[in-house]
Amino acid sequence: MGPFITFEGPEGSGKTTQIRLLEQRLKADSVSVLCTREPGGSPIGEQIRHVLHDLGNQAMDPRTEALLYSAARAQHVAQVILPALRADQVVISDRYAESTLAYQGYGHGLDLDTLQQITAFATDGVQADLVIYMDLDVALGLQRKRQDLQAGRGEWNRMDDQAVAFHQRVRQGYLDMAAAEPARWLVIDAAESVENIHDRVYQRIRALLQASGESHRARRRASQPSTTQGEQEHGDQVTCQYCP
Ligand code: ATM
Repeated sequence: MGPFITFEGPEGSGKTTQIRLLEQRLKADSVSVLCTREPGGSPIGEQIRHVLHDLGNQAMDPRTEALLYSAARAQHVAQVILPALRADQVVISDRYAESTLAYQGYGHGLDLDTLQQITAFATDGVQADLVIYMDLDVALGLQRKRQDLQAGRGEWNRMDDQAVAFHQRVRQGYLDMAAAEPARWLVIDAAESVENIHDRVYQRIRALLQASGESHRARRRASQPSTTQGEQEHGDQVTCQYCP
């Protein structure tokens, strides 16, 4: 299974730029990469995205919201993420399950344990190996998003329309989740330069790929007991995309 990496963070934190840079760099290293996003990522998920972000849907209850994001995710996992991971691709998603915990849980105040159960059902237990959180002051993020819109980039959606206090709870939620699982999260100060952030992210991914390659080789050795060590190593060099 390829490692699964997700990017989280507010609007204007530079997630999209970092994902694009990472994709280019990994492809230059001959790593097979699939980039995707939530909500959406599949034809059915993109239809659900439209309902979720429609500024006309102001009456949407937070529970409806949580279930729709989770429904889109279930389709995304089944149709896009799992097949790519099984094909040993590195999957990079712009947002995933932690968005539901942050926005619907910490933001709207829905019960976190219930959301975790819904998420486990929707994803069939598929978790990100690494969550990269681009941390940014809320007011600065919203200001950057407005500037992008004036420059004709991005969309202003129903979630952006939430009060500043909502976005502050979301930010604190992300920081709490990161502090609770430091080995699975990388917190980045999104105010740093694009180049510095990219270097930090890339170094961390290389370490993850190396670890994945080692466990991949161990699994191959276990499943090919009759082959000699040298032949396995040679075979891995030919077929394993994670080999350094
Ligand atoms: P972007 O595609 O622009 O990142 O917008 C996605 C929005 O959906 C984002 N809102 N803001 N502001 C976060 C929100 N969202 C959730 O509230 N829950 C989720 O589970 C997901 C995947 C996204």
